[in-house]
Amino acid sequence: MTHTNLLIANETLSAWINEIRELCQPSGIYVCNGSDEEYRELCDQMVSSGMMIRLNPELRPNSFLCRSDPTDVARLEHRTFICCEREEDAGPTNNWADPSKMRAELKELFRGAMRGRTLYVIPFSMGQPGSAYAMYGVQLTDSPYVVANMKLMAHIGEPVLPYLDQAQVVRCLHSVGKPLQPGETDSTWPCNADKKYIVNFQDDHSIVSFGSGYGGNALLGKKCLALRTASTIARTEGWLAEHMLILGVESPNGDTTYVAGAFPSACGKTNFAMLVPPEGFDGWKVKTVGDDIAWIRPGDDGRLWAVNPEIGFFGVAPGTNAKTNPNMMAAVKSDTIFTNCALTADGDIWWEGLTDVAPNNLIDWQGNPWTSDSGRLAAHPNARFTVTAANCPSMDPARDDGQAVPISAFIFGGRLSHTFPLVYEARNWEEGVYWAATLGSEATAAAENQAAIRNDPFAMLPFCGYNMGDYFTHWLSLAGRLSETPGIFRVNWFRKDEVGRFVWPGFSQNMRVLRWIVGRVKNEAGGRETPLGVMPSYSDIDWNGLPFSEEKFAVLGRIDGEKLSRELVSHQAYLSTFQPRLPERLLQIGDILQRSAQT
Ligand code: GTP
Ligand code: SPV
Ligand code: MN
Repeated sequence: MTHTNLLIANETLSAWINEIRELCQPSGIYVCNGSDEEYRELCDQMVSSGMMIRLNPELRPNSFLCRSDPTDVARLEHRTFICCEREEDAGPTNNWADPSKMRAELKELFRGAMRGRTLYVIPFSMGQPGSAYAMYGVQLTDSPYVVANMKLMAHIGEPVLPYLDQAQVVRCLHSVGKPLQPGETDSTWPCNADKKYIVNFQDDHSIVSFGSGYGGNALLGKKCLALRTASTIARTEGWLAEHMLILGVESPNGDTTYVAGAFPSACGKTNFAMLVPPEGFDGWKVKTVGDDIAWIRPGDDGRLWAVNPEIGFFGVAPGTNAKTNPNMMAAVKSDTIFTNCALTADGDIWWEGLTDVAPNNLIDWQGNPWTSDSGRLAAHPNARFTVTAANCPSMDPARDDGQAVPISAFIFGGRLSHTFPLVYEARNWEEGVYWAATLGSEATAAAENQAAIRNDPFAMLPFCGYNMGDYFTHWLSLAGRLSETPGIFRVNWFRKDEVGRFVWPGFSQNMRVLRWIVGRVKNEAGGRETPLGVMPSYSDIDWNGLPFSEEKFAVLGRIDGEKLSRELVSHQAYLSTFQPRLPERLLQIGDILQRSAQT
């Protein structure tokens, strides 16, 4: 690969890059220009070094498989730290660390950490460069895998350079933490087995990540910048940075209603964002704006306007197939990086749920021969694909030039087998904030070491950059700045019957719920009052094309008063853990709901 002569004009940035270069002692430095040619050369290099396997070009053109180290497969929340002066400004849900101590410790870890490797300089922009929404960063990394993934998911290189003179450029430093001794052969997924750190410094907004090469730990524009840093800045500037999908619902008469949805990691955002309406919904269309992150600002018109700061997807592979997510299957036909998927004998990928029956003779995600009676999974449950949004047929044209879309509803949902109904609408903004603050979900593979059921307020538990009590206050206060607040809905696709089967078919059938939600915000759909809020009656849902009995629908809507009452008691206990920063109003709402549950 030829070294570019691009110089970063910003003197503070070049001084920082030089300082890091001296500290980390890489064998070379390369400034990424972000071109397609550069991407190709980088992938070729990774194929030669064994870090990437080129898939069969006839089956999966220009696509690659990477296998991570088995200890480096997901976000590491217990190694993720927010560093600010006062612990109470980060807590109680984040891990706080003292900034000066953390800086000192990281400095020692980074000393010589890039020996034998190239230091890549990635100028990047989250959001359309030059737009009012954009945030700029420079990531320094010794991982070519990170560069390739950033290329697919963010604006990087030359198009970003003109903006780096702006006051705010977020400095992001990353190393896999595995220096090479002279003559040492590299492993195919270098990482540091003992020490891993993912750190946001909230004083200067810099980000440092050490020891892991995977997803949100290493692609620092994503969770670290676009959520942890951005949410912190958003609070002071009066906007929101959320772990949300954005989609538009186009009705047969051609008008589009946009909604944003927060579901915890691995709980269905990508699938919902790309939904294909089922049989019986002729003329309806879902247009994807984003699948993971939304930046939302109040506009001059008193409405909320949202953009997706990413330009690609880092999606969960298992469960994705032509039926559940045909748009994503189309997107990953070519030009995709697959990580921790299984490899077929003819050089294609496979994962659980891609087909009903596994092909013969796979190589599993760890590189070992696999057959369906091997008694273990072929793909890791958090296996992912990285693909640019331009590949996805359902993208909304509004997204191409970074235009914001107006949000009419917020949808919150977790993975909950019991208690919570398919859908309900909060009675007002404050109750909606309550239902979002008390969102919970069963554990998923997107992060390590989770409790069986965990509270995940607003699906932001691992991503809020500041005190969660202050975050609740920020959400409550937003209403006062809007001429009309969006509706707030809770959904649950995951309710199970006595034998553990999902009652709701989910995926494309979620369109029926989405249509009801859109109908509600347009004052066109009916519903009935329940202790939780407004729920659809059987006749309020469009059942065209799906035989689904009223009895089954009743199961999805059943609210057991006693269980609900206990649930509400546990919410109050959970909310109280945010004292003294908890807005009292949320406890009052809890009392109001408790009274309505008991009548
Ligand atoms: P992150 O990328 O981790 O933030 O996840 P996500 O919220 O985008 O989740 P995603 O859409 O990738 O879905 C995660 C898993 O849930 C996949 O295995 C899906 O197949 C499954 N899933 C998604 N939607 C549904 C649904 O409606 N019903 C059921 N039963 N499973 C679903
Ligand atoms: C999530 O865990 O919410 C993801 C994947 O979207 S990661 O990029 O690893 O954070
Ligand atoms: Mn996510």
